[in-house]
Amino acid sequence: MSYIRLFFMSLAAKSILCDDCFFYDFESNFEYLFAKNGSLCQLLPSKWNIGNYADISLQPPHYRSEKFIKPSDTVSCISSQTFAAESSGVIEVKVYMESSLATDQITVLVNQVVPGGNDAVVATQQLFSMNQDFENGWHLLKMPLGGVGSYDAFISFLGSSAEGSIVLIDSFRYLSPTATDGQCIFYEEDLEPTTTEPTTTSRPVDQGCLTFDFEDDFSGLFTSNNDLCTGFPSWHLANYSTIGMDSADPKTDVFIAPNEYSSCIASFPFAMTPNGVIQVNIYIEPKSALDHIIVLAKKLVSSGTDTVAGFKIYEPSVNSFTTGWSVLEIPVIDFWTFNGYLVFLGAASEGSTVLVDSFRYIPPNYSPDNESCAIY
Ligand SMILES: [Ca+2]
Ligand SMILES: [Ca+2]
Repeated sequence: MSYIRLFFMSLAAKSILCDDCFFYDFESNFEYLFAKNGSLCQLLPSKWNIGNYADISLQPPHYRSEKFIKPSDTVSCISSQTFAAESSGVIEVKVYMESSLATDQITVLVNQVVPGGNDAVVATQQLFSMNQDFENGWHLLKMPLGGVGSYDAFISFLGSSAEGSIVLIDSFRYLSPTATDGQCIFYEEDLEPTTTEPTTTSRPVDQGCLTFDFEDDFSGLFTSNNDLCTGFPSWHLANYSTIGMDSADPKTDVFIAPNEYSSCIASFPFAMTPNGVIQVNIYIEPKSALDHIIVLAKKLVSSGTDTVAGFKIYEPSVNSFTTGWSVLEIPVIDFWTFNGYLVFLGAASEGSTVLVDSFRYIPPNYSPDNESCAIY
């Protein structure tokens, strides 16, 4: 791949990042997206947990919604991963409360991450069953965000539910100041079977796949100067011919390989979208149980530590392990499109073969058979 192509890809990445909104429904990846243990929730050990409408006597707000989160009977706290937000954007949270005791409550806090300082609350909303005008049923908690300009934000939910009460959060969405109410609606209806293309999208029509084969530009596009890689040796480039092995494809001569001790390297940044998939073509012929490859998809967080948006560990002890060629598949998990990069960790004991030949990123709802997805 040439620098020219990368240049255009990074331009494309910028426009993709102009998405206006996201919607999160708690139907999947909850543990991943709410793993943040911020200062607020550290003080409150009780967490929210996933619940199923099938287990309670309540109709979900939409047939596509099967799950929600619920607090315990002591004040429970949970915080999300960070997401890009903007002053004057809006958060809307769909909640349900059927109260049997005046202590039932939900508090939503949106926090701005302040680098090197204390996180600042930029929006808050509360639903207390003890309030005089409280009514049982569905509520949409709507809150405009304060702060200035763009920043990294995260959302925290505090709540408690007495035995016999129903207190739950079904879903929430974030709308940027330029988003309209019709975008990122709470649950998309199924498309008509005759419709092949969604009629509205805020994304460029064809963002295509990103492919990388290590044939050129490796030293310029990969770095071991990365938080995670500090203290580790780097991976190195090598040729199939020098190890007497058939290459993955006639068009490729090179791959990267780790050293005997855990090696680390990070890729150039590129835009990733939730439900996109990273596929890494690897080869392992182990001589030791310590041989391994770990691939992490990391999200760039300008205001703090980069977070993990997906990962795969591959070593002889994993169930799916097979000697030889494998494709490691890493689904991207986050609230919305972000700039991220890949980190490769690996080790190859003496006499074993451990290598990464190439990788590609396939955007969501994009066919890997598309021409732009072919690595060779
Ligand atoms: Ca839901
Ligand atoms: Ca290659």
